[in-house]
Amino acid sequence: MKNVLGIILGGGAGTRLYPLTKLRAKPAVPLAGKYRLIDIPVSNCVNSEIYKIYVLTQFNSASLNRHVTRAYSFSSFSEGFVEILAAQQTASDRTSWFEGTADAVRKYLWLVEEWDIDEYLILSGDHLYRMDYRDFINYHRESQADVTLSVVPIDEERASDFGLMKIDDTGRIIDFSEKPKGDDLKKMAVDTTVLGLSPEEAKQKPYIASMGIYIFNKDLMGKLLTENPDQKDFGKEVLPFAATQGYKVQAYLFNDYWEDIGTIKAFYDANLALTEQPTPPFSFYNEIAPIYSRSRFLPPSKLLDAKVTESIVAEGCILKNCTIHHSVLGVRSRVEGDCVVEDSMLMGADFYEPFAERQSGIQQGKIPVGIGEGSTIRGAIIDKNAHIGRNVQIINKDHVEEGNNEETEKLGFLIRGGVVVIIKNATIPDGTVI
Ligand code: ADQ
Ligand code: ADP
Repeated sequence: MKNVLGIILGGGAGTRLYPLTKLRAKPAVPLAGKYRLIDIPVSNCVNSEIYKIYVLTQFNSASLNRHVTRAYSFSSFSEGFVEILAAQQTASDRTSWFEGTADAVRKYLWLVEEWDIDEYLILSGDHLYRMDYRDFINYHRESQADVTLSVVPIDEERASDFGLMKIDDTGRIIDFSEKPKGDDLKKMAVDTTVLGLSPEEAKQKPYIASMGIYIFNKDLMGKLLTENPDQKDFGKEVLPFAATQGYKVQAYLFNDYWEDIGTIKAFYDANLALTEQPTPPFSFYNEIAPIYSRSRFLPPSKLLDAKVTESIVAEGCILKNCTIHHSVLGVRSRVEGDCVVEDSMLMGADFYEPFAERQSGIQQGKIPVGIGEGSTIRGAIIDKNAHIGRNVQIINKDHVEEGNNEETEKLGFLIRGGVVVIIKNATIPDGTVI
């Protein structure tokens, strides 16, 4: 695996996960109480013995830098590194933003090409899955492919969100279409028993979807990106082009849990799914292939008179006499008395307010960090350092699917996909009902 360079596409404009990306780069978005999105692909790389990793991101945020430099420092005897390459750091004769996934790699080709390696492993920064990339790379090498895509079978309902393909009986991709709709979608239906699915499964999942995870032979990547400067995206342009130009583009079946968590709703669902009993679709309790993160040295969580069911509680929380059900509570979460938190993700806080500061703030009428007494939170994401007042109800009372975001953003929240998102550092006054 020494001859593989990992390149993680860390995010474009970040609109789909907004407002979680309002104050941070997408790879730094907190996940599962104590991790960040970037921990998933980086841990998969480390567990697959891939130690040379670049993260391409549209902009660099303090929290992303801090997290990556503190979490992933390899021994000085190894070649390993995780380095963030931000769009605005490229030389001034190039346009300053990445114009798509392939364009992001193209703008840093001068750097990645310096490595004496055989393949690039291109990964996305917003997926939840555990994968041993060694199997994927060995398959690529054994089939002597030029490019290999990792794929999953998918149902009709979700198919048009993905790049879809047709393959021959050797697994070679003969047709590729990025997010087709209507008749174009129907045309991409295939008999997925060729992937080893049973006839019933194949009926339910008649499409082969790209996971947005690719292995490119080094020389071919350089050639494709320099010869076709107008091709900005792998899915939209580079892959369909490569498949029709006679290159050997191969499909590799990944038969396990994999979820694109790049939208608020998918992100929310995937986080809450972690509380499922007895076997959540994704487990952080895997000692063979753990998910790494940065260590924080936080104290254990303190529960005073809290009733907590089907939930995940990270380190350093303080929960008073409250009821928590089917929720994920992030580091340093603080929930006061008589609160009810259900079906929600609390990201917690970046710091503790010292007791004296908290008390004097309250006397001056300021709302402290955490969930104030008597509040109810249901079906929401509360981003870090939120100051939620007393007797607040965040319940999406009008069952809004997509809110009038420009208006509510000033008040500290947005509603997307039916999920209320309280923005990082926001203050929600006492008695507010959302
Ligand atoms: P999408 O996920 O819709 O489809 P895209 O928006 O291009 O594709 O994002 C792919 C990854 O690259 C994401 O992690 C994203 O954050 C990142 N990214 C996007 N623009 C970027 C930029 N300018 N700079 C850096 N990173 C950027 C893709 C494929 C489909 C496939 C799905 C599977 O195109 O074929 O089915 O992934 O989720
Ligand atoms: P984590 O990885 O624990 O989520 P980060 O490292 O992203 O957290 O953020 C913690 C940051 O918050 C630290 O850099 C710390 O300096 C900062 N911080 C600590 N106390 C305060 C405070 N009172 N106000 C604002 N920021 C603080």
